[in-house]
Amino acid sequence: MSLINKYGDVKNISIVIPTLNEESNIKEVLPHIPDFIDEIVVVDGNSKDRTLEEILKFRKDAKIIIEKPEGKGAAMKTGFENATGDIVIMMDADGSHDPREIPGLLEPVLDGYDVSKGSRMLPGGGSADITLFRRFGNKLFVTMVNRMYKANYTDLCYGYRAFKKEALERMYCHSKGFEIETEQSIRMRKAGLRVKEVSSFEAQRKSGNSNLNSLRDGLRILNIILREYFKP
Ligand SMILES: Nc1nc2c(ncn2[C@@H]2O[C@H](COP(=O)(O)OP(=O)(O)O)[C@@H](O)[C@H]2O)c(=O)[nH]1
Ligand SMILES: [Mg+2]
Repeated sequence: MSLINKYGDVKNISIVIPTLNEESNIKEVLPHIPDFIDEIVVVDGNSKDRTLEEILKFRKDAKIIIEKPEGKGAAMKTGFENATGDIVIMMDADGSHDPREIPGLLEPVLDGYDVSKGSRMLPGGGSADITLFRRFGNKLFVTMVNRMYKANYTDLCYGYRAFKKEALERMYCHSKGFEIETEQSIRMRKAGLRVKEVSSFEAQRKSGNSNLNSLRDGLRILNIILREYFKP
């Protein structure tokens, strides 16, 4: 089942979900994906647990791609290349992104925006998952990106987003790790895309631990902010 926007155009919607050992969390996500989603693309980093069995339990039609665990960014790139929808949503598999927010996330893109970007910092949004250190880093980096790239973001390192397929193609992101959201945010600005932020609540990862290392990944984020600035 697809969606029809206010101009009467039929839109096919894909969701791309990166997974790395998320067997206990899949049940928090997949059963709640709305029926109007046409395609679910899972990019799995060769999980050592029963992630894939869990996925197939809930969605036999999921398109599953298995690759080396080279990072979330690398997984997203593969997922975007394999998603066929007119609109592509990215969301995590650990239960921190609520599938019930999907209609609200899609709305700006159905209305004509190129990108809809979940923000934990807008009224109505929030996070039960972000540590104090990560909150500080995110604040610092969002301020840098806003100043350096003349943007107006309230959040940066948050990967609950929806894109027009053509918008994704115009961004050409190559990040391998958790700097992917920052690279996207910079590139959507550089490409002059129409971006709308919508409030989102990030729940705690339901089970297991984050794969993110604040220091290592913080440095990768800083690196991409500076590198993109000096690149034409
Ligand atoms: N395929 C794949 N998925 C990954 C990799 N690293 C993280 N993920 C997934 O990316 C999402 C976000 O990762 P997470 O560890 O929760 O990071 P955090 O939300 O920033 O703390 C989750 O769905 C992970 O399973 C990877 O190397 N490969
Ligand atoms: Mg997480």
